[in-house]
Amino acid sequence: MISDTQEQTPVKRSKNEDLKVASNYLRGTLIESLQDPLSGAISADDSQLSKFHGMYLQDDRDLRNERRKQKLDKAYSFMIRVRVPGGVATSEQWLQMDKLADLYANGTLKLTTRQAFQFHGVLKWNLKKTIQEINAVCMDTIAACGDVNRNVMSNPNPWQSELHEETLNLARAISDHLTPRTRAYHEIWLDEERVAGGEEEEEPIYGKTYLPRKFKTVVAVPPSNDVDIYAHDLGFIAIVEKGKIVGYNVTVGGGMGMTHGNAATYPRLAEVLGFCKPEQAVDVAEKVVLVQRDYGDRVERKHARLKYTIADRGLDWFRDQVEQRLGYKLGKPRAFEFTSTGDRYGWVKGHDGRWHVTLFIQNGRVRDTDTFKMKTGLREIAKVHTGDFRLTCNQNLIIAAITEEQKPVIEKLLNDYGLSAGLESSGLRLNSMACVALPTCGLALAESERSLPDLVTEVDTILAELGLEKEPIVIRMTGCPNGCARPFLAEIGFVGKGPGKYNVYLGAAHDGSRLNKLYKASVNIEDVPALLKPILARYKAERNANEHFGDFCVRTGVVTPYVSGSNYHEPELN
Ligand code: SRM
Ligand code: SF4
Repeated sequence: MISDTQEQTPVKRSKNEDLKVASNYLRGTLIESLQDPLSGAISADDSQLSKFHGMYLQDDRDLRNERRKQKLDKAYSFMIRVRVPGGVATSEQWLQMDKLADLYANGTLKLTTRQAFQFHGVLKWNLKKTIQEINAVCMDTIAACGDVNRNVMSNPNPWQSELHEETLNLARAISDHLTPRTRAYHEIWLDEERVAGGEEEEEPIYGKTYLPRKFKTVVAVPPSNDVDIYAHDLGFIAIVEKGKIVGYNVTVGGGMGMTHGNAATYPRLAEVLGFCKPEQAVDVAEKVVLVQRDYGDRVERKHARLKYTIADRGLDWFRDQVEQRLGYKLGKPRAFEFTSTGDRYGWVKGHDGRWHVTLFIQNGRVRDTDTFKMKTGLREIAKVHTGDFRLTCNQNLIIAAITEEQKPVIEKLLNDYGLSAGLESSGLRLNSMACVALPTCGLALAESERSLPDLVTEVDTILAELGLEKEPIVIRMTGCPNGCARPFLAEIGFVGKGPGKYNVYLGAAHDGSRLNKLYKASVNIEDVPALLKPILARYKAERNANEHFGDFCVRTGVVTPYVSGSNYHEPELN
């Protein structure tokens, strides 16, 4: 289905479109909802709008049944997402996140798959205080969620440290340029006075209806595809010649989310649109957004991402629209090569003599347990660290820009608190990612963050027997097919179908350039090791030199390679 432009479809638009128009630039009745003392929730409409302000109404799903039996309301609380363009935070900001997690949230911090911080379990009464304290350290939550351009990711790149500043600056510039201009956030959360004529304010890029759906932008620096560029609406691939960035290949139209059993929805890989010079990149980002604003589907939200606009109308049509708005042509794409999607762990010395260490944070959850004081350890590091903290695109963390003098101090803290131990994990675990899922995610059909670590332990036993324990196999799990841990780009992917049941996908490319395919549907989690064991044994026996597991699965016909679009859905195999 091809939607008409924004102006031509006033009648059939989805409910969210009317809501955006009526919201007066995202104000809605949020102030009233927050002041209502009778409920820990907010109204359904305000809950849609609150996403643009960076928060989601949730309830503790572990408690749902019990509370229902006791005729109690759901245990409501909020998830808050803090935008961190390029993933770079200062020690002061880290310390503030650490403090707020204890003060207002559930005592943990979540490092997300898109270089952001998340708090879970914030009560309505504490929302405003939390947002104000986030802003006190020059961070915010505007547009962390909602139908707008979200947190812009870029490669945290300690390995080519001389390029980091430039790509970080680009991520920040795109992020700033595409941040909504409404003052609603400042009025509601920061008590800013409403300026006279506020009704007349404008969103020069978005207009009153913002975008048809969420929009995600990333900046990649080959050979690392750590940002998973093919999973995003818009991407910039740095083209480096003689150690300098000479421009960017622009990618468009990627996305992961789909719905089980609905062939009109599917994950899609982004395609290369053309090449632009560094000084053109922000302009190109804006024009891509404008085309999606005008032509994205505003009738059917499940069909509203840029990937469907491009799949329906074609890449040439899209390029033409972008170029018309730019007033110049994009260049021919330049050659580039990605080799991997994951993070490179451990220590590396940067071009300026400062050190960076990439740590493994399982599923991005920063917490203390009785035996592992991870959160305390990172807090102690933040107290003395003069460089920065970099959130990776794979839920991990880099302590970056450590001076030569401070290196032994940081090293000692890492050892004292057991933070280096994770680096000794298996290749599978170091390449694992799970989305949040239960108990906070309202869309989860199955466990993810709480299940993947144990499953990895079981598969590791098989890999160790085969002598493959160091093999960097990318394994990812999500509790539903929305794809928050990008499972369709994993060499082994699990997607929740129902409690304890997962669709198992195999065969994505290690560099993130090929989607996987469904291998077996609705597998009980306890049957997974037995399902994988013979395939892993064949991999050990028959693999070519340096062949990655995903490539092996495709070459030997374990799965047929994915071709395109809606053929992602096959009749389920069992
Ligand atoms: Fe996501 C919705 C968590 C990255 C695709 N995602 C959600 C919500 C907000 C559930 C909801 O709508 O009620 C989840 C909150 C769970 C919780 O309790 O925290 C949620 N998504 C996450 C995070 C925290 C997963 C993680 O464990 O790290 C990631 C936060 C990223 C960030 O900092 O901004 C996260 N989500 C992603 C990604 C990965 C990416 O972008 O690289 C995807 C797939 C890429 C894509 O967008 O296509 C993703 N999330 C979705 C979708 C499906 C969108 C679609 O086009 O169909 C939904 C549902 C929706 O939008 O309706 C969703
Ligand atoms: Fe929730 Fe599904 Fe995203 Fe997991 S993939 S966090 S279950 S929406």
